[in-house]
Formats: sequence, structure tokens, C-alpha cells
Amino acid sequence: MALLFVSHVDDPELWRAELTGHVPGLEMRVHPEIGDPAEIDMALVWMPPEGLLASLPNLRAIFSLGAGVDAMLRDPTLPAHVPLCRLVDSSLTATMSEYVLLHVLKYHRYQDRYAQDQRHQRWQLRLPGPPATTRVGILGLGVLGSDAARVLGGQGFSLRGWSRTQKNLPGIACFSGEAGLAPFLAETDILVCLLPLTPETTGILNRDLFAQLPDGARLIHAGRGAHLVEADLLAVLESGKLAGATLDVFSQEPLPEGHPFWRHEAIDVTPHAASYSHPEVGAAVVADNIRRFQAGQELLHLVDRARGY
Ligand code: NDP
Ligand code: OXD
Repeated sequence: MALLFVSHVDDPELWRAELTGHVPGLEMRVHPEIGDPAEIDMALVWMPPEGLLASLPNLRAIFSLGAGVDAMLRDPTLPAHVPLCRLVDSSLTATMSEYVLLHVLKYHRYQDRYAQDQRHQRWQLRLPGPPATTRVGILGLGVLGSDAARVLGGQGFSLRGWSRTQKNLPGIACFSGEAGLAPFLAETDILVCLLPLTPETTGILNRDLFAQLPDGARLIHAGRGAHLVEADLLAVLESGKLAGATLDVFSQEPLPEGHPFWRHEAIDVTPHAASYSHPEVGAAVVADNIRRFQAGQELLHLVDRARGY
């Protein structure tokens, strides 16, 4: 039996070298060179073409190369009986926390303003208060959100977080559910979105939500493009309700040429690059799951399909 590798962004040969180091004898086939589909029992995938996984009659485990599995869950043909595991690895987590820290510091230290000042040849000193005077709010306190909070806490920022179920995390004011959203937003100067995309979170970053933030708040969005109502963001930046946004994910990726976000003075764009897995780290986690699968043991990081993440 064999593992099918499908990704347009990950290097299959790096993954093959790492995986076979951990699981000697593993046969890995790289899409589209599938061979006999009946010989595939596991798939390691990022955004597989719709219908591909359903076409593998003996598929018994799916491992995602990404943390978010919303695209796969949108495939109506995704085999319902096959366990789906998302990627949770220390490199993916650490790189996301770096991204969040980088952009929180950018806003806290007025680097966005200095970039504008430079474009206008304006020499203006802007000195922030200590980090504790900047209130960062994180939507999503899962693997990524809770680690980003931990890293920001180490820098002394004032922290709050929002999740579906109530958390109790040291040094973080935790809010949950619909009732917790308004008080969470009311004290958030920099809003970080690290939610999964589900029917409940689609379009959550909209005009009504932005209206509940303090005037001049900033957004750092690394969840999924469909969380954001793009026209609402442009409107609140125009009105001054929001002072800036850093966007890593978009409803259409790559962000189309000519899209207003590209040239907006108050928007920083990154190409879905906030976090990434180092193959040597990610492969160890996937290999662990492959060995569990081969031994008939319970898999790690299983997606709860009913919950959507
Ligand atoms: P987790 O599943 O570990 O955490 C998700 C968090 O979101 C949990 O705290 C969960 O609450 C909360 N949540 C889910 N639904 C709701 C809701 N309706 N209301 C309030 N809170 C909710 O995911 P990760 O932290 O690993 O990843 C989060 C997302 O980050 C991914 O799904 C993906 O979209 C994005 N991502 C983006 C990357 C990039 O490069 N831009 C890279 C990797 C991931 P609870 O704890 O109560 O279940
Ligand atoms: C993602 C990832 O889910 O890159 O976006 O892991």
C-alpha cells in the first residue's frame, strides 16, 4: 500500500526524504503520478482537487499538510468514513507566533506610521507607552492563538482572547461565545484573527464587529479570507474607525492584480505566508500518525467534522 502526496506549495522530495527516514519502506506517490488508485491507503494533502480523495477506493486516512482543513471539508465528495487529521507541529506554531509578534510590534512601535512618514518625507517622533498599554485581542485560542498569546505575554502586552468554549489561560483575559464577543472587542486595540473557517465564523470580520472595537484599532488577519467582508474593511479604514490592517489570507488567493488592498496605504499584504511547517518538523508529526495508522492505533489531531475544525 502507498501514501499519496498532493500539494502545489510543498516540496514532495523534501517530505519524502524526511518521511522515509522515519518510516523505512514507506511508498510515497506524488500526484498526479498516482499509479493504481486501489493501492493508496493514506493521503498527505494540501488543497487536493475536488473529487480526488473520493476516487481512491481503499483510502483509510487523510493527513492535512495545513492546520486549516476548511477547503477539504467543502468538498462534497470527501469520504465521510475516512479519518481526517490536521497538521499541528511546533514549526507551524512558532512561525505563526513570530508573524503575530512582528505585526503587533509594528503597530505598537508605530512602524506603520513611520513608513507613511518616510513616503511623505516627514520627520516626526512617535513614542509609544510600554507594551502593557497596548491591548491585543486574539480571536481563536487554539493551538496557534494560545501560543501567540503566550509569546505576546512574554513581551508584556495586555492580552485577551475569545474562543467557542471558555478557557482559563494564565495572564490572558478569556472570553467565549456570542455573549463574550462584545466585552472582548471593547478592550482590543489590535485584533488578531486566528479562527478556523466554519459556517459560524464565515464573515465574522464585518462592519458590526469592527464597530465594537475602540476607534483607531488595527487588525492582523491570518485565519482565512472568507472570515473578512472585504468591502466592510475598506469602509472602516476610510472612515478612520480602523487605522490599519495586516492581511495574510484572502477570499481569492493569489490576491488578484488591481485589487484595492494592494495599493492601500493602511493595508499590509502578505501572501498566505504567516506560518509554515519545516518539513523536518512536520514530517516527524505525520510519521507518528502513519505509524499509529499502521499499528491500528488512534490518530492524533483528528478533525471533528461536525464542528468543522
Ligand atoms: P485550533 O482548532 O487549534 O483552534 C481554533 C480556535 O478557534 C479554538 O480556540 C476554537 O475554540 C476557536 N473557535 C472555533 N470556532 C469558533 C467560534 N464559532 N467562536 C469562537 N471561537 C471559535 O486551530 P489552530 O489554532 O491550529 O488554527 C487556526 C486557524 O489558523 C486555522 O484553521 C487556519 O484557518 C489558520 N491558519 C492560517 C495559517 C496562515 O499561514 N495564514 C497557517 C495555519 C493556520 P475552542 O477552543 O473552544 O474549540
Ligand atoms: C493553513 C496552513 O492552514 O498553512 O493555512 O497550515
